[in-house]
Amino acid sequence: MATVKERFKEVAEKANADTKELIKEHGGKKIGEVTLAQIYQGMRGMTGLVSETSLLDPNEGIRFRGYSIPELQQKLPHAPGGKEPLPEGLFHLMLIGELPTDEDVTIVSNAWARRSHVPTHVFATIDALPVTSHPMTQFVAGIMALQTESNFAKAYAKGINKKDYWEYVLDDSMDLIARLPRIAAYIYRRKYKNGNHIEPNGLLDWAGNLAHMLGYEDEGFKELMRLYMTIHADHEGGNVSAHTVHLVGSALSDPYLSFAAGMNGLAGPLHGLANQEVIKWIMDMRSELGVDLPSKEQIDAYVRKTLNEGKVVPGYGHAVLRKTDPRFTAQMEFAKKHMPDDHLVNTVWNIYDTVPGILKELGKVKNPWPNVDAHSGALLVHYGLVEYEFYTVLFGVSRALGVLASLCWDRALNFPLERPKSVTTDSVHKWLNGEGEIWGE
Ligand code: NMX
Ligand code: MLT
Repeated sequence: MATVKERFKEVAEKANADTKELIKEHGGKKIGEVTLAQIYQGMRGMTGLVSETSLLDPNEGIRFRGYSIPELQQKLPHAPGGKEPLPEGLFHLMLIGELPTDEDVTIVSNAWARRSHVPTHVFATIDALPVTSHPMTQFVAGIMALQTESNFAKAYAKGINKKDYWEYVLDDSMDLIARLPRIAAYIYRRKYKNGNHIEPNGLLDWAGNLAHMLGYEDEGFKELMRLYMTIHADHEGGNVSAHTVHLVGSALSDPYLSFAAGMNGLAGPLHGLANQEVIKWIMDMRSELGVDLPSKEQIDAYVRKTLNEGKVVPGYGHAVLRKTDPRFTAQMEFAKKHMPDDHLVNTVWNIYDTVPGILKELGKVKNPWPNVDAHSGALLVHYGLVEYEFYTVLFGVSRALGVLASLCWDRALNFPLERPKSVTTDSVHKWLNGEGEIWGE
């Protein structure tokens, strides 16, 4: 049976030749126009990147190599007795571009188990931070400490042919993904469980082992982790974390440096940190009202208060999506099956019935519907993982699958240094007055 590297080499070589041909034949075709507003307003709707692993449709949501989340739940291999997809299978799909067999998934799972050793200096680095540090700060510090292990950085220092970059990037990506659950669990147990760490169980799948090391043995929680790690893995290339990894990687910074950079972006409240913000916001609402199942009227009033204070409603809105995020729906379906009467989950559903109407009233919010972060925390709280500052770390562990598979493709397709042009407002004014080009000459 071929290794992951052998399979990737085969598909990447063909894709590389096809892409060169595509650029040669059609490179001059225009795919859009850029307006002045777009360069001032976050480049919304401006196509500027290639990312092979997934594609986001504003109305249908994410598809990983063409497969929707319900299709993945059906078609990807499951753990014995489980119903949720194994993230190993999604990684194979994103990297190789084909649905995996059970054997393919076992190969990835075994490779990650073999590569999962975390050197002691990584734990020492995390321990050097105050225990009060935010879990994302500890996570990034841990990833940076692990950079000593980069095969790409070592090979580059010795001198390698650019045709071989992908091989070292794939090696580093596999190692890093394999090690992240241990680092995440270490941070969790250090910060919240008095440093009582739990050894990995090499017989478990990657997400099941993460649940185990966090200290949650409930089979429902393991299934949640498999679903969670699958749905958070990728959201095409333009989101802040994926784009950052791609950008930093384009400087040939190794996968550890690139991924750490992306995680700093994920730690922002408008991106991945929104999952902690949602639960914090709901908890604040409940304690302010003194009830654990607020009515829709009470939610309505609290949402308006949040907006009047000039704050966003966390978990709602999206830069690309224009309908309810299918990742929200997948979590809602999971909750209906496993915890239909949970009060926090029911509050999330009541918020879903209330918020979109209010956001529509504002007249400026392009997408009033919930995103992935509106639901995830309530599921974690149900199983006892109540420490919401930790939630973005779980998002980050999952995001590694997509952004690192993408980074392998970036190097396999020889994508160059990313360096768009910027302008100044002064140069814009001169251009508008007919005094020169927009770039100021
Ligand atoms: N609550 C209140 N106002 C909002 C919201 C919201 N949830 N979403 C958008 N708006 C406002 C936005 O702040 C902007 O206001 P202004 O013109 O005064 O600056 C206006 O509506 C237009 O914004 P949009 O074009 O609809 O959204 P944009 O693409 O700029 O931003 C988000 C997308 C996701 C940053 C934004 O919807 C938001 O801040 N949502 C809340 C935070 C969140 O849930 N983030 C998680 C995203 C998913 N993830 O995991 O990364
Ligand atoms: C993501 O998963 O990255 C978020 O939904 C944000 C985005 O796609 O921009």
